[in-house]
Amino acid sequence: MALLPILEYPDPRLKKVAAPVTSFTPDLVRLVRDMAETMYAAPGVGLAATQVDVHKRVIVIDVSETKDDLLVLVNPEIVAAEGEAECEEGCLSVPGYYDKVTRAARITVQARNERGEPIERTAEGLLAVCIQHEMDHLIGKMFVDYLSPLKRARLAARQRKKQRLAG
Ligand code: K1U
Ligand code: ZN
Repeated sequence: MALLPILEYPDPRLKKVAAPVTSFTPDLVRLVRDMAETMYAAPGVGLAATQVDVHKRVIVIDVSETKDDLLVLVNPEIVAAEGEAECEEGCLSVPGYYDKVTRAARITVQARNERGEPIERTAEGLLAVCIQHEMDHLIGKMFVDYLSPLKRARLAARQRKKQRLAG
């Protein structure tokens, strides 16, 4: 297993649109294992393949307290959404920044796991937020894209300064 480097905003590779997975191979199983290890080590509650510069529709999520309930979503599609809820979000690609975003309160997602088996989950609360946040990554969208242009400009300047100081 391997820890994968996580791209940081405003890296342009975070804007790429991921392609659907067309075959369920041992390489996909390895990618999912590496992504899960990277998410747990960060630590985070979700990770999209886009964030590790792999542009395939693959997500890992674990919102459990015990960190033993990994959800793998390959080619996820939201088939039902209802209500609205505001939640404070973070992102491993924007370390140290949290802000409120409004999303659907309850969703149903259909996907496959890394072995190609079909999955359907209805989710609320943090799981629903996390699924929507990770699915946005797969279309090159980040939670900061929901913020005002002023907040986003300040954040981009902060990130560029941080990257300059890091050398
Ligand atoms: O996509 C990501 O960068 C992962 C992100 C997921 C997420 C968190 C909260 C709301 C929406 C989406 C994170 O995991 S940020 C880190 C975080 O929130 C966290 C870290 C450790 C324990 C609990 C939460
Ligand atoms: Zn994120």
